[in-house]
Amino acid sequence: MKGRMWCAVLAIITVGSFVPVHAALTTGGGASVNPNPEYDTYVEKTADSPDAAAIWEIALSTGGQPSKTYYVTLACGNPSAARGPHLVQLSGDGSSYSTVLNTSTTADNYVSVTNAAVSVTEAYGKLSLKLGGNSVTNNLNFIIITEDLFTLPPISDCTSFSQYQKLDHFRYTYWNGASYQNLFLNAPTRRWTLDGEAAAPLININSFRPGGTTAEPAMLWTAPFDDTIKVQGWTTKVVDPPNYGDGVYVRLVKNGNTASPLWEQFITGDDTTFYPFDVSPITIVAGDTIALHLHKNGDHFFDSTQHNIVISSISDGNAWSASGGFSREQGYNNWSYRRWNGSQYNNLVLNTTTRTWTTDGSNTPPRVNINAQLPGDSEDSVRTWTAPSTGTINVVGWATRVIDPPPQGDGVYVRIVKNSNIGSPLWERFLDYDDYTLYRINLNGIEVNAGDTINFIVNRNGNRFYDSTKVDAVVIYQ
Ligand SMILES: [Ca+2]
Ligand SMILES: [Ca+2]
Repeated sequence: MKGRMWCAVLAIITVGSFVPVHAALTTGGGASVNPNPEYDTYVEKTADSPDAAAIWEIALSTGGQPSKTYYVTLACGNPSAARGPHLVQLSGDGSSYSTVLNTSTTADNYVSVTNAAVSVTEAYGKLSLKLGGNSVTNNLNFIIITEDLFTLPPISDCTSFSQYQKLDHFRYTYWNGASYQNLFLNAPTRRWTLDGEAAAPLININSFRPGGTTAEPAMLWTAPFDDTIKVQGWTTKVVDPPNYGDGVYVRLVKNGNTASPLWEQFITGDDTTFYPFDVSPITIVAGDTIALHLHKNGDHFFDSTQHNIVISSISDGNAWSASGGFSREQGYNNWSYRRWNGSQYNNLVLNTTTRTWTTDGSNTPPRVNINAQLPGDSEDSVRTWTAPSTGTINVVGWATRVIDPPPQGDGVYVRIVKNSNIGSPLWERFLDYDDYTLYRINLNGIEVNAGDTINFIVNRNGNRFYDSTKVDAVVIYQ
């Protein structure tokens, strides 16, 4: 983000510098309904008699100029109930208010305003927000105020994988031919399944499997606000000879329009090709959906398919996804696959059969797969992103041990290291042998020069047994 940004959940902001003028407000509520705290928390303005709007004010500088433009992004809705119409008005001079929202929502649905421009005058020195006053209950979830246009951060379905529905705006669903229905988490295996047990269709960290019915597993993303986006990624079928089946269709679908997908690929049962997709520009408004569907074709046998999606704002430029950029070429997509021997990095060699990078091209660890790494007996497993230009980057992702019960071994260290600075990692976490937590990675403001490397490293701790660890991330310039 360029320039200054103010961003907060309103329940917090009301005790900060954004001052509520109206007293009759309730805050919070809906906790654990929507795991995204930006949406799960809200302030509520109920109708008074006579009804008047709630007002917030925040002091903002014009830098000595007669006026200055700020941009306001916000969302309204209630995770548990239908509300509204939510009436939001903004002013930068305290007298003229412009209506930026006047829309109703159903339970756990949200409407948003993106980059509403407000000219703040030097004389007023404040931005004011009015909520309600329209004789109905209004909710406000969050406000983001920026000096520059606010854009959507890159979101990858792999790096966003979680044990919560709707975290990072993704849901794990199936398409029944008419609508999306939620899958349910099987916590021990971290798979989303039809019944919370083992029934397909199911969605794993980066693979889908259809069931015997026509229900299609679908990774569903709901736009948090209006924007123009690009959707990038790939799909590839899991092939485990001699079992092939009759193939699958992979479709990228907007707003449930399966008849006219944004992108479609048929993959025959024995096809091991990586199929990339890059669809843009896609104009979205808050509430629009983008989903990746897996259709079983004739039957569902041997139909497991891996995939990756990165959704980002057009204005963000490139987003480099570790799993999304995985390839069979060193350096392709700015990613390479290496080992660290305690003093230097050396390249791994591709095993073309297993599509795994290994020490010698056979199976000797250290190894790096699409999103899993196994350290060696004496060397670390390393996935490397190389900066194409000088700038400041953010790294968002997660690390978690591969579930392989019963828990055994002595754990691993996961480190994110710039160049060879092993001693002072940007991020470090010890994952013990029985720790299956999915640790979120969120690094901001890392300065890089062209050619600098960001290295995702898995270290064996004492020994390498049972040390397979998944690490995934998206890198983007600010
Ligand atoms: Ca099939
Ligand atoms: Ca170990």
